[in-house]
Amino acid sequence: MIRNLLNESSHLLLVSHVQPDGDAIGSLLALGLSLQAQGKHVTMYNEDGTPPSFAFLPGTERVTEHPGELAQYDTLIVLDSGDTDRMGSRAQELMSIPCIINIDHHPSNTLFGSLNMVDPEAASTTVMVWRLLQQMEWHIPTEAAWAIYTGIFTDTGGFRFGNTNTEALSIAAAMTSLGADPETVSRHIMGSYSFAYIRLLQEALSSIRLAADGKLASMTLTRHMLEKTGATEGEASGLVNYARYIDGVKMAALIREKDTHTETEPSYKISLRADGDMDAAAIAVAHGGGGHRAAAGFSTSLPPESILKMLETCIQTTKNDSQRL
Ligand SMILES: [Mn+2]
Repeated sequence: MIRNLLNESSHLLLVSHVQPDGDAIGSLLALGLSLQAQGKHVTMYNEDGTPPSFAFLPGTERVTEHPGELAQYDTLIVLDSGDTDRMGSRAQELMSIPCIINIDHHPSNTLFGSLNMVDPEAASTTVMVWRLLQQMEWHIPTEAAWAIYTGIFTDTGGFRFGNTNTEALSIAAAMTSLGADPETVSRHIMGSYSFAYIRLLQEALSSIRLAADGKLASMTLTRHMLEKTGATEGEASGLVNYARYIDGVKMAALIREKDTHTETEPSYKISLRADGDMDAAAIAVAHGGGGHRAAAGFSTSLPPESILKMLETCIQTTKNDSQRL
């Protein structure tokens, strides 16, 4: 099915989610460059473009923030996006492209494609792209190997999170033999921060509060902190991990105040990180968001105190459940 679709398509638009992470940029490049190597007419589109920390990846100069005339495309491939709104402001128009292939690993994926390749067991979307390239029996260009490796590296938190499995590690190893360099990737992604980011981190760390007997850590990010430090929204996205690093914390929440000048209601974006028994995706989905078991998010107009109360209750309920076992 997918073989035929890809073989028959000639003009493809590839898109990944807004505020892209390494897997969003990685899957876009990995599949886009491989399709180009097969002689296809490919546009690699991301509404927010390539964040500076991923600009070292070969091929990012071909990622565009503008898809051009949509009527030229016969196929849309949506990557690393649990729902259509993740494509950004032009999502609805994009859905008018005749054939839509949905490639993703979010358990909350809404299966919006004409063809859905969704596997929550995959460590990253680039793992799924790698599987697809194997299935197509296509050669993997060196530039694509860098991108596949980077998607695995970022989505597994540098091979540390619970999704770090045999498949992810073997593919990462195979990508290094194709030319991806682990040291270069980690240096650009984990060892290269702007001073503005470090100042924002300082502010965010001071905002950490513990609740629920030390099982819940919350971090607050105000508009004022962003303006004061000059850090960008993109730089703020991984901050919540620091709250999760605290000993004994089962759930970490970053409460980010939205920009009321450019964003409409709801007024807060909540990023969750869960450990062990907790399911961040279940909480996020119940509030209209999505994500993975260990990392998820949603937007809300509820005041921060109510959000924290709700999270405390979730932690309490989970504890009671495990006591019953
Ligand atoms: Mn991903």
